Amino acid sequence: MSYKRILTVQDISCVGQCSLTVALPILSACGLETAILPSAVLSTHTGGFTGYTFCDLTEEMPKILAHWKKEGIRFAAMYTGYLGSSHQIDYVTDIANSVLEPGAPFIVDPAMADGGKLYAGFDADFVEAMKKLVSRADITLPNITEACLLTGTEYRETYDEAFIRSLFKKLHALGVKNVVLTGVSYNPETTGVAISEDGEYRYYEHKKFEKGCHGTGDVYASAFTGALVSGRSLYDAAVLAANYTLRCIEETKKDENDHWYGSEFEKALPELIESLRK
Ligand code: PXL
Repeated sequence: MSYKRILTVQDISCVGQCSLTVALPILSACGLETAILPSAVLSTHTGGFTGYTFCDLTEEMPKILAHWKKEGIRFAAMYTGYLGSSHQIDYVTDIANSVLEPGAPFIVDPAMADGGKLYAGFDADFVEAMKKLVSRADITLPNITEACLLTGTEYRETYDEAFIRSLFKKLHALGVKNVVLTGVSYNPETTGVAISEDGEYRYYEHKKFEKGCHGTGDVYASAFTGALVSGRSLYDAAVLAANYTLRCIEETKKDENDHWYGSEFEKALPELIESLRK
């Protein structure tokens, strides 16, 4: 397989095992040259820490894009995660329209909410801006909370396949071609990912842990992107990423110290590399 360069746009949470500190090692393990565009710099992530710093890098974005355009820099894929402001989302759309090679996938993880709630600092304007970005994406990877917010659907803890199919229908109506919906659980012992590829529904079910770990959405989206860009089909990439994320959670739960702020994803990286060789 040829050596590919991709771009990922998300924050640097200096401590917290999420966003770029997770995406870079995972994408590198997948054999991809990974260029970054940091959306913001925070001292920690916002989930469970208090008093964190936040430096929004929105105003750097048009300057960085102008330089890349001058240099003729292009990418074989672009993958976005946690973004710093609603205004920034317009710049990110410009970047996707300018730097992707023809046919290169644009993957959007609308990282903004979980457990029925928006992350600290996000509001309705941010959701509206994210809707526009998602409509430009080739593939989006929301969790159920994000899918509900994007489609104006009331969040539910319990649901059936008809509810998930209705979320897909509404997401496709926004203009998204393919959706990988994470954390879809139809019974208490299992969870999984539901996939709508050009409107065709598939479901991959696996073991559920009572409590997940922070940052596993980023682990999942990074492993998915790495596998997809390395040549896996959308469904195979969704399954491979689910299996890897599960192993990361398993490793974290083994730790006797309560590793509460992230997942010990590093421990399962050799298995990720191995699964990509198969
Ligand atoms: O894992 C998603 C994420 C990324 N970046 C920051 C966050 C969060 C979730 O809380 O706070 C800064």
